[in-house]
Amino acid sequence: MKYKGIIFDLDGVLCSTDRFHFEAWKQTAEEVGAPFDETINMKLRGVSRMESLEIILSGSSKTFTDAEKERLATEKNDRYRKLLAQMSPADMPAAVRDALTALHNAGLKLAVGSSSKNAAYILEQLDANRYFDAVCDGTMIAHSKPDPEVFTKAAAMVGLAPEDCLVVEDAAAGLEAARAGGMDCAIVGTAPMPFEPTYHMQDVTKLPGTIL
Ligand code: B16
Ligand code: MG
Repeated sequence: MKYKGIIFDLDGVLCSTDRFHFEAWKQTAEEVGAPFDETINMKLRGVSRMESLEIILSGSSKTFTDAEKERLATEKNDRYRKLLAQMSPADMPAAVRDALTALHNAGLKLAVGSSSKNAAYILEQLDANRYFDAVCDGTMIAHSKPDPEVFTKAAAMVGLAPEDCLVVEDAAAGLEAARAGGMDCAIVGTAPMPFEPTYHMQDVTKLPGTIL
């Protein structure tokens, strides 16, 4: 087999929390008088909370102190967590669970590599922890995607060299992070990419058929 492990991004790959981020950030943008639409939201994918806030604030004519930025980020996260509370195991389709089980049964190590500080809560809401040998998230890293830290750390957590791992991502920042970490990358979805990934597929259910 070409790979020994697979590192999955969370938001946009294993679940669709993008719409919750969108709703929560939209209110922030309205409050600071900045434009916000799907194109801007796409730039926030895989990027940390504070860096996402900076991208939104760059569209505002006002300036903000560090304390104001902290408040805006906290309020966004409170709104986001209220939306996450609605999630349940039904938000991870059976076909996705079947794909994870097939990959695990093929002997691959499976890990999560997410920029989110809410990853543990999301995995708990989905009842999805049991599919993974390791979870590396935004609480464990100093630099978020496109820096490769979250992926190289996830590889180390499952005892594998980066070149033995495939990253599965939905975002340009994640594709860049995988390349910077020396890993192949499968992109799911339709977001525009800065360069061609190793594989491109509709969603993770296509992964076993592509690499096994
Ligand atoms: P939080 P991923 C990323 O998760 C999201 O794509 C991105 O939109 C978000 O800003 C980032 O997590 C931080 O999330 O505010 O929950 O810490 O795609 O890397 O799983
Ligand atoms: Mg993502």
